[in-house]
Amino acid sequence: MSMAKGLLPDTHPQCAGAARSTVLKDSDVVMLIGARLNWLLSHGKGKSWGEAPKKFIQIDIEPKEMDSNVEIVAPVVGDIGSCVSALLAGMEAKWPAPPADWTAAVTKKRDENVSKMAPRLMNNNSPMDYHGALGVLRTIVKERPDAILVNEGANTLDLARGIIDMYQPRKRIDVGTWGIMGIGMGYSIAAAIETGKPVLAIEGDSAFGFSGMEVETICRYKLPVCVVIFNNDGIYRGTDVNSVGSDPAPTVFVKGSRYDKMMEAFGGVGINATSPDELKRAVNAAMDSGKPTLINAVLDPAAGSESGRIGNLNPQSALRKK
Ligand SMILES: Cc1ncc(C[n+]2csc(CCOP(=O)(O)OP(=O)(O)O)c2C)c(N)n1
Ligand SMILES: [Mg+2]
Repeated sequence: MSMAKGLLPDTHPQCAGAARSTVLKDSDVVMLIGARLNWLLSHGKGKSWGEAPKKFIQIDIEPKEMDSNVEIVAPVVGDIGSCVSALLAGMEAKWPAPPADWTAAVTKKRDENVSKMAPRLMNNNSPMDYHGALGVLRTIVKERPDAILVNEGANTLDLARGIIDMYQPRKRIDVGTWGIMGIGMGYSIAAAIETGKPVLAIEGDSAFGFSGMEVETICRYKLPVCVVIFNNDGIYRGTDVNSVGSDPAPTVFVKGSRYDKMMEAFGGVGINATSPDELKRAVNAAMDSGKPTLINAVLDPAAGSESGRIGNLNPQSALRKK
């Protein structure tokens, strides 16, 4: 799950993050640790869990979580540390290795997915698309595995979560289970103060707007926070048009906004980056200097899509359907 990324490095041979859909679909036994069968895991049923019958084992501190959506064949109620220690003690050294054909199938899928993605992450398009911008940030995080990564937005969150590998535990903090926009600046400030490490905050422009004024706090305390705003002129996309009037669509913002000027207003470093190369230079400089920095990353307004393509859930007019 999102904030657990790095507990097992994404590059570890046994990490199946990049083959997520395959393992959800084809697994026969699933053990949930620190994860609940809520909407983030499609409530444990439906297409993403495939046809293969599953047995769920769940470790959770809250007994009411057991069987809340599907049957949990082995509920283990308690805190993760003591439950996992007890299970390990019970397994001793006698536990057989998983079947090699299964682990090989997972590895194959993972490698295929990673190599399919690779060329997209190397594009140097200007204006940027999500993959070009995230390809750069992915390398920067790889080179600084102990930096804190903060992440919020829609496309900006979903794509960054998938693309940016994590290497150490507790380095990634994001919107969490309820997807709450507005947490990024507060998290960044707290993380910088608590850890003393540089913080990279990857923010959708809408997400940033919820508490963007905190850039003043970042400057006041001279915190080592580099905010990168994925500025696509709006929520999901900046190209939407209002279907009922002449006002702008509710999902679009002022075109070509310069969020970097906000940072300059408080004495921080503001940079307008229009290509992956510019973005790379600016973020590297910020992470090395530790100076409060905000980079306005100019993204193609047409690059994103509606989050989860949820438009099909909108209420339909019964009259129109006839
Ligand atoms: C407090 C709160 N209000 C509203 C939402 C609904 N919401 C989900 S994502 C999002 C913003 C997405 O736009 P942006 O951050 O610009 O990301 P993009 O997809 O454009 O990269 C909003 C408003 C939410 N999740 N939380
Ligand atoms: Mg946006």
